[in-house]
Amino acid sequence: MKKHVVVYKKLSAPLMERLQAQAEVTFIDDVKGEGLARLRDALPGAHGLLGASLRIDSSLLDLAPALEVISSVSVGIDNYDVEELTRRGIQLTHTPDVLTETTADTGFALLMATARRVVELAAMVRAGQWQANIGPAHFGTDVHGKTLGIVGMGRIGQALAQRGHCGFNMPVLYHSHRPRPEADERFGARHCSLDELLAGADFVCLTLPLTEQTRGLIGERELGLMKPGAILVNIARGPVVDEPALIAALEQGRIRGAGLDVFTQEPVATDSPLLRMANVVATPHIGSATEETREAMAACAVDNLLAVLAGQPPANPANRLPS
Ligand code: 8YV
Repeated sequence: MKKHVVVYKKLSAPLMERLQAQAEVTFIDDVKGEGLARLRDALPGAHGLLGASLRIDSSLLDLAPALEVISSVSVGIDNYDVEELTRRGIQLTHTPDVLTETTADTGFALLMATARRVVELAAMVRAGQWQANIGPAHFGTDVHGKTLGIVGMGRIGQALAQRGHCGFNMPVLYHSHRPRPEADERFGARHCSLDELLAGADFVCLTLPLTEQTRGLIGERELGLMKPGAILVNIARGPVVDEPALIAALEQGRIRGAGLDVFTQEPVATDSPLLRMANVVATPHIGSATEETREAMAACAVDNLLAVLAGQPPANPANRLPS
């Protein structure tokens, strides 16, 4: 008897066929909209869920008494009440590693684009306003040789450190819950306090997960410790930053700029002051969003899901069920 799986993130045809060969699949699109009602209707018979970007809490879990596994197409697991899933004996899996390099590429792209004012100046050219040689009013700031500060030195943070140190000769400071000797050695990195990092870095890059401990970590006090010419890059989660405090710091020129791929509310409100500032580069949560990486993530999520439904340990567990 095939298990029943509810998929709420579009899969490529080969992956959907692979899943359908081993499970009864219900695909539901647009769970942020009218699809949520259809998802709720499908939960009572579901043994597995596969998707991303949907908050799954007890109100949904109560509708799914047969649920065995949630396979998230993401490395971040802040959309899930992990303790509640564990209490209910539901395995959560995620997709680390396959997205590390792509997400670090996104972080460095945002760092470069913000430092060199690429988006602002490209828009000037497109608008036909390039009328003379570029002068001081349009200068950016150098990246090579500047100090790279990384908050959260996991896989993505270390990949970012590699780009900065090996590619741009940047000294690397990092703040993490523990020192990473391998990063110290490979990237000439130095573990330090958050305050020391904020005061010393020219680029402050956030790569840490969103937890109750990291929510609001970068607030008015922390932004006030940053150098006036420093740039904040956020490829972690929007709520790690106190967004009103960031807006104030940017409006008052207390930091040079910000490269933001994540926001407290996503999609970001169209009337957000962040979208009116030339020194802010805002992208729509594209951290892992390449054809190759999103397909690799979805394949990893399908593998994780099928392993658990077959009674096997998944390659990427995100919680540990009592044995
Ligand atoms: C996307 C991410 O949210 O993996 C994560 O945690 O933030 C991004 O990769 C996710 O991939 C959505 O499918």
